[in-house]
Amino acid sequence: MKSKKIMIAGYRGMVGSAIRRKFVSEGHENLILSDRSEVDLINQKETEAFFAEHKPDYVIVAAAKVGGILANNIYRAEFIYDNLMIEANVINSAYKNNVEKLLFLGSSCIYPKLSPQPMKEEYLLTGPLEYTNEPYAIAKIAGIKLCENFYKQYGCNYFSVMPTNLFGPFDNFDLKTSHVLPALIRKVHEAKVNKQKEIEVWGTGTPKREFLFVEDLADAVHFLMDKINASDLYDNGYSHLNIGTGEDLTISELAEIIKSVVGFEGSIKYDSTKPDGTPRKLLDVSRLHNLGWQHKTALKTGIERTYGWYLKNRP
Ligand code: GFB
Repeated sequence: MKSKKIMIAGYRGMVGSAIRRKFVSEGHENLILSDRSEVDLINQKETEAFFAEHKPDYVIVAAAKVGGILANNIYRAEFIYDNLMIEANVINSAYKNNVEKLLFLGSSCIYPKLSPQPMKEEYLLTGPLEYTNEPYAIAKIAGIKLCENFYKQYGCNYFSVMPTNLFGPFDNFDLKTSHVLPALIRKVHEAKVNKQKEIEVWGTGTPKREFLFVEDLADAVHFLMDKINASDLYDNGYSHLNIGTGEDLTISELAEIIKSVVGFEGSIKYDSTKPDGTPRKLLDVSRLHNLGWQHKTALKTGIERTYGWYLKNRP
């Protein structure tokens, strides 16, 4: 894989930047990095011109419009349109320019809202989706199906991975648009600094989530780009591969861990006017484990490292 020209689409985001650091640390020098200032992947002409000019051998699709439960629910049109356009443009441009291998990153919200737990790859499209993130999930399901059907019709070596909820350095800490983990780091930190007695947590605190440190995700992406091919998935009857830890906890339990990392002893007030979203979202990661990959970073360690990053880099 070292000799390959590898394009990381979306390399300035939390996920893309972790993937870039991982590939650089493994000695990859031939990286093609794209973000919005180099190429607007929502624009078909620009995307095609970028591929024709740079001719990548391998492509990792980490470019996406992402956000937490509220952002998904408010910017519904943008979440479906931007993501559909990015995927369709990148995957079709990869095909036209003979890209040898492509990995598409999705999300665990592709599974039905009330899916049996833990969620196996084959549970995709077996029930209705969670309303708050349906537009994003539909776009990500389309990405899975693009890869799968470009393989089935043209033999393209393109496949998808579905990470669980991710967190880490370069996460979004904006309280309206972020995911829960960075939001709670910020809320708890600010409460400590301002000597507040309590923090506000959205919803009921009872939904369960699984969290993977983004540097572990980058390690998995490096491992899979090297070790697996589209045929390993599709010829065995599944359309994508889950990436997670196989462990989950409630939002209340997460808030307690963050309080102990930050050193805040105040109480929690639950805001039930905000949505809970899916009651539980735990991935079955046995296929990934069978391939020989497991996560390394314990949740608390990942939170400590993310809090350390936040302290140095917050605006
Ligand atoms: O992380 P989060 O926004 O996304 O919310 P989802 C997870 C849970 O944490 C929900 C609660 O039950 C929230 O109500 N929560 C509590 C908070 N306090 C907060 C807070 O201050 N901020 C936020 N954001 N949540 C997203 C999907 O779902 O997960 C996306 O909308 C994507 O499509 C992503 O799949 C990974 O896990 O509910």
